[in-house]
Amino acid sequence: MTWTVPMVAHTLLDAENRRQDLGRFTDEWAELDLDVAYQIQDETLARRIMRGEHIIGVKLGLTSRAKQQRMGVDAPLTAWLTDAMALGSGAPVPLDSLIHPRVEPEIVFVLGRPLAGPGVTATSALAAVAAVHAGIEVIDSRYRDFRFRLADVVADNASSGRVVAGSVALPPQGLDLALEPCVLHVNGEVVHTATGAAVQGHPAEALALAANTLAGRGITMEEGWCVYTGGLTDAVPLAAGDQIVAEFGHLGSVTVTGE
Ligand code: OOG
Ligand code: MG
Repeated sequence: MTWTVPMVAHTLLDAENRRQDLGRFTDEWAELDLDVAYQIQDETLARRIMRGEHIIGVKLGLTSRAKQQRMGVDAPLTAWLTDAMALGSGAPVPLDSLIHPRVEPEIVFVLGRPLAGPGVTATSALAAVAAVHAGIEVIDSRYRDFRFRLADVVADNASSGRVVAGSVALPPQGLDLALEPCVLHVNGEVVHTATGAAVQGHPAEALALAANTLAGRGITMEEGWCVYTGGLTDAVPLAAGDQIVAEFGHLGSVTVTGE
């Protein structure tokens, strides 16, 4: 089968809407490289915008060793977040609109001014941050059993599902985000622990990476955008009745429940 950018974009969004998982496109389409994959990702964004969604920010994926090792992909990536993906803190996750959701704890930045590469460092990136939040991402790959190569997952908007930011908002000054601890609880049991250093050595390194790589596609991150810097730990499955809490040291905690 010969695929095109619009065909793959349509197929991915259709799979999302119908909650049907897919095989990997890289098995069928040899030309699907990283450039084409980001074109597909941008095409899915254009279609989301056409149906009334708007950009609220970006997410990084596969920024920690824990995530890279589990998913078998060894490079970070960026993807889009829209308002349709945002859940209120404490709101139940609508399992009947997702395929096979998994939950991961993340550190979230909200930008106080635009941020554009190239040449952004962790220090200059952090200077653009207005607030830091605890966060949870509910990922949901459109690929069967989360089996994908880098180009597949980039095309699939990095398994985007839902995002939740905690209500505590702290200025970055005075926080040591490399040392910020995170404990992930599932139904009262601790399942994973990490510190902010799990993500690229420091979450601000991930923010700089996003600014610099997006600049390669002519994209500036805007004031007010949120940036999810990537799962600090491996993700855990979310089933009906589950309560998952990401508890941080200074950033408070975020809870999601499967419903
Ligand atoms: C890809 C998305 C990864 C993260 O934070 O690392 C991601 C996946 O694991 O399905 O969102
Ligand atoms: Mg994530």
